[in-house]
Amino acid sequence: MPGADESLAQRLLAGDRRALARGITLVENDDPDGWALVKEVYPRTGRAAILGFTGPPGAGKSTLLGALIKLERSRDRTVAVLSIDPTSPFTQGALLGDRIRLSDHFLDPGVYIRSMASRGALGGLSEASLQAALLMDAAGRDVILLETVGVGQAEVDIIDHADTVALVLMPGSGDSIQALKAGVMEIPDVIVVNKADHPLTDTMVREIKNVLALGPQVGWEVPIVKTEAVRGEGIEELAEKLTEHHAYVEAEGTLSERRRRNLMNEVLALAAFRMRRELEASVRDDPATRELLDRVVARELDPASAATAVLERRAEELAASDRTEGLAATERTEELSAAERTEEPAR
Ligand SMILES: Nc1nc2c(ncn2[C@@H]2O[C@H](COP(=O)(O)OP(=O)(O)O)[C@@H](O)[C@H]2O)c(=O)[nH]1
Ligand SMILES: [Mg+2]
Repeated sequence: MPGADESLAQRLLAGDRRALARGITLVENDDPDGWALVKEVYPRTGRAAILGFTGPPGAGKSTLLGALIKLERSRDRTVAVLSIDPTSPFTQGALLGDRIRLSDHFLDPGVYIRSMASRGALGGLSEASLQAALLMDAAGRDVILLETVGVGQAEVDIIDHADTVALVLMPGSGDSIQALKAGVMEIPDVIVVNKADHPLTDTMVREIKNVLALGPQVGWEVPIVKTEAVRGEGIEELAEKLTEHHAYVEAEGTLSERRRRNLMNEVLALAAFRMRRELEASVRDDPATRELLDRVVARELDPASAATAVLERRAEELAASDRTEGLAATERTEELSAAERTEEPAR
């Protein structure tokens, strides 16, 4: 296995698109080889500009990405797209509703498009997509474009891994304006009003300006860019604003801060996921824990006290298994750190 993985990693680092595709499939399938691959190439990540696009379905994110790909390619930059939109037309192979232009992109080795819709065990879609984005980064793509649907979820969102976040709206996206106003949705770095051919475009822009005026206007001033993605209108201005923002966070030193915060969230999300899996197993396998639950059902014990008891039992179990190992403990620690270097996350 190490031999095969090594060559996959090497091919990926050399920018081989098929190796990238294979790697992402491994990660998507929660295959230990995928995690080993990410681990191996991780030191070579952090070079790509990661741009996230979020917004309601139908706003034109995919179309916009198609137009941006074209622009980036005309500037000789390599692109990877990760679309985390279950309804994405990328899967249907109908980007831009223009199959010819799409197949151009597919034949262009400088473009790699991948969509992710659902996945199995590990942590959830956002974790798998981050690993995929890391592989794209390691494969030397200059720009990684992320597409996700929707408004900020509580859990780690893949959009959190973008250096620059653009919110894509279209005239009439009243819900999104409300979400921004109510603080449900984080203020993005750039706001795009797509479908600028729509008569209500300027009304929409005004409404957004009003919402932005409510917030603290310090530092970066969120630009509102009007685009008509189907015709490629406003794309250059959008690219310019995205670049400006990237330069701004880089100059302010906030880029590394942002990345640090995002990676921290990722580490916590993975650790929390594993811990939850362990706890679930202990609830399933430990009669005493099941009894605790019975007492909650019988209204003898409240849920919070039961949670405390579950955690205490888990801590006791861990301490007991350490004691059993007794004098071997030191060796075990050494083994653990050795294992840590080669560990593949369990399913
Ligand atoms: N009129 C108009 N339609 C657009 C524009 N951009 C995208 N669309 C259309 O809006 C629909 C949804 O676009 P899509 O890119 O799939 O949106 P997504 O769900 O945000 O990815 C498609 O039928 C597009 O052709 C635009 O600028 N003007
Ligand atoms: Mg889409």
